[in-house]
Amino acid sequence: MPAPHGTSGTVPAPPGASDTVPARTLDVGELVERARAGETRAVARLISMVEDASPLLPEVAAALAPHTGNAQIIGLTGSPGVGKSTSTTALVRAFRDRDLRVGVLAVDPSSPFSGGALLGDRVRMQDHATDDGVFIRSMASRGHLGGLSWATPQALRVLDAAGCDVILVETVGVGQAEVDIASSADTTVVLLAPGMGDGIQAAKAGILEIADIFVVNKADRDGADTTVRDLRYMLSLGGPHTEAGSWRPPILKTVASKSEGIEEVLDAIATHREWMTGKGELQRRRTARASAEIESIAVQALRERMGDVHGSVGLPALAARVVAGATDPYAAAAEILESV
Ligand SMILES: Nc1nc2c(ncn2[C@@H]2O[C@H](COP(=O)(O)OP(=O)(O)OP(=O)(O)O)[C@@H](O)[C@H]2O)c(=O)[nH]1
Ligand SMILES: [Mg+2]
Repeated sequence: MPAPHGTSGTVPAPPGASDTVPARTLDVGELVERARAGETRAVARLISMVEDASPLLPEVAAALAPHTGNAQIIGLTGSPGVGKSTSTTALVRAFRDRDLRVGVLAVDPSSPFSGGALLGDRVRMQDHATDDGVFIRSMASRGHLGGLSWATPQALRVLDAAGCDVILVETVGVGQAEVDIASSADTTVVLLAPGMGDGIQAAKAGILEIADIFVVNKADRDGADTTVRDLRYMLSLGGPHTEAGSWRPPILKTVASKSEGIEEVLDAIATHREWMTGKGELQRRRTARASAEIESIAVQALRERMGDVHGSVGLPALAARVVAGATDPYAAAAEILESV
């Protein structure tokens, strides 16, 4: 999971980074201030910078940092068509009824198109479009090297700093990339629907392990109870949830299209949050996430410097000495590391 940028402004832009941003004409501090004041366009601009892997990201991150840590992050994931967007819309409504500011980040790790695949979702969420207590944004990978798992936490910090109380992250699919993105949430909700066979798919992708709450949506369809039973059985087979003192993910049923069962989902989210806070788990999760992020940025920076070494110190010469038996690969690697 390489990060797209280094640790300082002097690191060259990564491959695939946008060079359309006029680097020094943009006042990052001012942009962040405008985002904090709730200016939608500034928020959108900052998220675009994340999506485009702007070389200004280290500066953006520094300006955002003091204003983050307040938002509750809720991940929603599940197979295509299971009802994630419909559920998100219903959840947004429920949070708005409680006067909370809500951010929605729809992430499609498989789409190289700029939000194109999610356009339908945007249209469907239009009932929130005129509400300035809601910020909705979709993000696509645009062919980045590291995919979107690195970009998601950065985009979340933008929404967090912009004053969102709750951020919903909707991820399409049940693959490894989705698992990575879903684990950038405080609470992860995994959606299933009757008769889609996604229980097995979910088990394969390790999505059962990351679920804090299961929701069987489309409970108005035949087979919802069978899906609940199958899921309960699968969970009984083992995994982190069966260990003593661990959180047991509840299995809820909803009809998202009619907002049925949504209050229960909100209650379960609140209960999970209380449990996490009581156990120190929220802090532990956030720290683990930050560690992974720091590591990926550091490794990427190191890799870039190794790239410099590659050109300047003469890797071919070292390689030739290894081939000739004059030195060995370990000693050669140590020589390179010393100069980094
Ligand atoms: N019968 C029934 N249909 C539903 C329910 N919830 C959503 N749908 C329908 O299922 C379809 C897919 O819903 P979406 O919310 O777009 O699903 P999604 O998971 O966001 O889909 P992708 O973003 O494409 O992965 C739509 O036609 C919804 O109207 C439900 O509870 N019952
Ligand atoms: Mg959707």
